[in-house]
Amino acid sequence: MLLLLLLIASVCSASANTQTYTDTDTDTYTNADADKDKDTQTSSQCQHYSLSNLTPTNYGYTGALNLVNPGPYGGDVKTLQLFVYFQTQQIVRIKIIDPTTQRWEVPYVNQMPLPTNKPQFIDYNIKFQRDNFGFSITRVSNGEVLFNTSPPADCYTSGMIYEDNYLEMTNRFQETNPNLYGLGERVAPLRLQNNFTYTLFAKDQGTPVDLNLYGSHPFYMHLSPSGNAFGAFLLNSNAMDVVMQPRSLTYKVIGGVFDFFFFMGPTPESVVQQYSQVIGTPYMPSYWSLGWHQCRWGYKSANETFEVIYKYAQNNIPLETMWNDIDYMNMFQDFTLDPVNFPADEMKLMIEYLHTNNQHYIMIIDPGINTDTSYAPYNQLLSSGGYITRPDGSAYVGKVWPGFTIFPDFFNPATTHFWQGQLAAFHDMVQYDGIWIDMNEVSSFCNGDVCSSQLTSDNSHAAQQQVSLHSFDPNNPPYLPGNVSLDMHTINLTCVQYGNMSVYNTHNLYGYSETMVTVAAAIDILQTRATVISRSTFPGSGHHAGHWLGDNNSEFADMYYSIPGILNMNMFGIPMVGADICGFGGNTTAELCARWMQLGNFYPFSRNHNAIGSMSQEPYTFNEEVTAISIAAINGKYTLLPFYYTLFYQAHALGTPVVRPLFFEFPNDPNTYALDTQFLVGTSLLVSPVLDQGATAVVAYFPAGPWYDYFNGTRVPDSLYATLVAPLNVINVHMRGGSIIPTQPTSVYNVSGYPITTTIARTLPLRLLVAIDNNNQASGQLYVDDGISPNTYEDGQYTLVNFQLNLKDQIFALEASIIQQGYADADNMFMETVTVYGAADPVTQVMVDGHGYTDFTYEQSTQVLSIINLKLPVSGMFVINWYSD
Ligand SMILES: *[C@@H]1O[C@H](CO)[C@@H](O)[C@H](O)[C@H]1NC(C)=O
Ligand SMILES: *[C@@H]1O[C@H](CO)[C@@H](O)[C@H](O)[C@H]1NC(C)=O
Ligand SMILES: *[C@@H]1O[C@H](CO)[C@@H](O)[C@H](O)[C@H]1NC(C)=O
Ligand SMILES: *[C@@H]1O[C@H](CO)[C@@H](O)[C@H](O)[C@H]1NC(C)=O
Ligand SMILES: *[C@@H]1O[C@H](CO)[C@@H](O)[C@H](O)[C@H]1NC(C)=O
Ligand SMILES: *[C@@H]1O[C@H](CO)[C@@H](O)[C@H](O)[C@H]1NC(C)=O
Ligand SMILES: *[C@@H]1O[C@H](CO)[C@@H](O)[C@H](O)[C@H]1NC(C)=O
Ligand SMILES: *[C@H]1O[C@H](CO)[C@@H](O)[C@H](O)[C@H]1NC(C)=O
Repeated sequence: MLLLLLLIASVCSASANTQTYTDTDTDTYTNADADKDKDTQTSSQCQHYSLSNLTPTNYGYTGALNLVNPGPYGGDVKTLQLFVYFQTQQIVRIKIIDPTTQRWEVPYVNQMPLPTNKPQFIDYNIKFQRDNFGFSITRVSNGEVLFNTSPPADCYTSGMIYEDNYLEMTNRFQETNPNLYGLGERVAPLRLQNNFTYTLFAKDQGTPVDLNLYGSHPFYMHLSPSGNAFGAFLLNSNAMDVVMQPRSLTYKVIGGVFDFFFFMGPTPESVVQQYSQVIGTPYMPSYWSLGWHQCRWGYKSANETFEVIYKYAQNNIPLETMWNDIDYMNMFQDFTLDPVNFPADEMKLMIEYLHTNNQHYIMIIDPGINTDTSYAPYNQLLSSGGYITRPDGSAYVGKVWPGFTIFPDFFNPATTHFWQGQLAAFHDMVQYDGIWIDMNEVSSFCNGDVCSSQLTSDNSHAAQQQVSLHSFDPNNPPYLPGNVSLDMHTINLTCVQYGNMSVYNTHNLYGYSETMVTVAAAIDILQTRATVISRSTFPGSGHHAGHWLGDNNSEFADMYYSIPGILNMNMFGIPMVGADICGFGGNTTAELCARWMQLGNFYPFSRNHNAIGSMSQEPYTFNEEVTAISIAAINGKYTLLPFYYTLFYQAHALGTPVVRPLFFEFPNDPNTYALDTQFLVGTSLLVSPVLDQGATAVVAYFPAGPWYDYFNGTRVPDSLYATLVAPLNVINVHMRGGSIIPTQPTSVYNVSGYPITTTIARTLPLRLLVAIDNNNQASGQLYVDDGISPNTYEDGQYTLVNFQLNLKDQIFALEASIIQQGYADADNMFMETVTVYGAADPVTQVMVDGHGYTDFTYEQSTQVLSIINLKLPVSGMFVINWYSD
């Protein structure tokens, strides 16, 4: 009877509170509406495809889409094939391809094999609108519509468009101004604007607010009014705009295919975990890479670099890793040393000195290979054939720091060999411990082929107006995301990569491909985990390497923006991330640097980095106060390393973020939805930094608690905003009731009087911090392994301990249970102190493994219990009881 049918894909569900879908259910677009407006709609502009032959398969559905009305730019695909894959209970993939002509699809990223069968239970319903094609995804448990591409009768939103160089799909929301997050990379507040166009296209530009930056992450999270989270990932590497309107979101993509993965959550954390199942969970970083890093552009010599290392020691400031920027190179050529200022023998001495003191060295490598014919790597890359070419097969020449360059094509196996060989040979000369890969958007100082010293801001926009369908210009396609020629600051998009792949399609994957090849080479050369930090990223980059947020300024505003920046990257599966501490461009101040040292030591990746020409900003350059604040901040990070490392294990094993926004843990508390001046480390620590110049207090929000001062256990009121005292030497951090975190309290010196490194820090006695919740419970974990060998988790060479606190018959019981015991050295790690926050009733008796224990203090005024002088091996079970008699 109805020409316009809503087809119901599935009715099964696992959850108890399910609402089984029946065909009497209606949606915002109802059968009745659709039927009534059938005629107008069929002829309407918003209809582009109709669905036929929808057929159930073992894994989901398949169907055919037939063109009805063409879209705006020509080349409409007449017949498309629709695939619906029920991947898991929470993940559904919807892919639409041209069955007759192979279009570009993203290689490597997708880690999820196609299903062969439907899962037994699914948390989603998929419905299709047959005429005026669209689909919608509904959450089974509460019926909320999560993603709805079916145009309504009034054509408020349009149907899908599928052309040679333009794809469009609009998702209509049920509510106005939904809470949306993601769509990076950019400098912007955490919560996305609902009236804005977000461009996704990797670009080297100095981090202007709201514009596209170094990486492309077509993933967003939607927190619906019910407090449930949903995620959508468009696996597509082409340039795109995502047009946000108060009730809709439109993808405008210039190539590839529609290949969506939808994540049902329902918690924000579970959405990120499900996303990581597709793109790969984060890599396990080396333990040392969580230590303190110092870098700058403008260390003029090995001696000057050495002097920084020396001054760190002199000022008793821990330094884990010394870095050099492009200054070390000979004429900015990769794999070379400036023979005058960075001679090999001095570099060798410096790095040996670092290694003797358990410190590390990392330097930058850029992708562009200088076309100097006397430069061996150029000749080697040329003869390997592994470079990016023009359409005619000749090497494409751009311009970067060393002058004219060709660009390795990291998709070419010949390049893998070339790159590995260069890195290995360079390692023979410079014994680096990690690699920093920059400029890989890929950046070129020419706009396409137009090389001049003066970059014009929009060189070929005018040309775009004249482009006809017959003279397709990949640099200025008919729909131009970001409204700026795509070859701006990069290579000509007509270029070609291995297997005849067009840079038009692969541009956003350059950094990702370089990352994969560099990480594989580093593991091979160093025979350890790789420590690689990349500027350009794509979904899946975090499976291999870390990231820093790029060039920004020494401004308080930039320090604030670093928080949404690191939170976004944690949502994108790249938890090893930080911003340039104290700011990159411009001159910092003692106050800003002190505040940034405090905040930055809560980033997962903590590095002070500075631009050439700016005033020095190593933590010892200001005054004694800033030095002392910096020492305290770095020691604070080192004290928390067992906790951070355990969070990284959880990220690696389970796909969870390391730092996260407050709404992740409090999705039903609207006060958290736009909160990005505070953040959580794991689920347990709330960091509330000062972000304003001159401020000595900070207004912080405390969601449902209890919350305790991390440093002294004082309980703060929850569910309200509080003004916290924050003189320059204080960063406010609070611990959430219900959590147990392992720490290794660290003081400045190691035994030999040299400032501490992570190598020493990880041998210190452990202290367990326990914060009791309103149900008298708490829980936490500790993961330990050797911190450096590849695949310790995969090989079971780790020890994992669960801690659980319960109250039974007025007696508290803190139990340690061993989940995995595969790291022999855990026998030599001891729990020495247990500190309990929120011990409301006076404690008079403590028992350790059933025996009375007297080494404890209980402070009634602060409700803090400290049990000291314990010697409980990390590899053993234990039970600690306490009570009042
Ligand atoms: C979007 O909305 C915000 C808040 O209402 C407003 O400040 C901003 O100017 C708007 N932006 C655009 C591009 O309309
Ligand atoms: C570095 O310092 C050493 C020792 O002071 C000196 O011999 C050497 O010439 C210096 N090198 C440079 C490049 O300044
Ligand atoms: C890009 O390369 C093509 C040839 O492949 C050329 O026609 C075009 O002019 C180049 N674009 C620019 C902006 O130089
Ligand atoms: C695109 O940029 C041009 C100028 O470069 C401007 O005239 C035009 O309005 C812009 N279009 C949009 C949609 O922003
Ligand atoms: C490479 O791809 C282009 C289209 O991008 C096509 O015109 C050309 O024929 C292909 N060349 C080869 C050798 O397959
Ligand atoms: C920053 O400081 C340097 C010296 O340390 C000075 O040369 C430069 O002019 C300063 N820049 C600004 C913008 O004040
Ligand atoms: C704990 O620290 C907070 C913040 O610095 C302070 O307000 C409070 O008085 C301290 N409590 C105790 C008991 O020292
Ligand atoms: C860095 O971000 C700030 C906003 O915090 C922006 O105003 C500034 O332009 C950016 N810096 C650069 C060098 O573009």
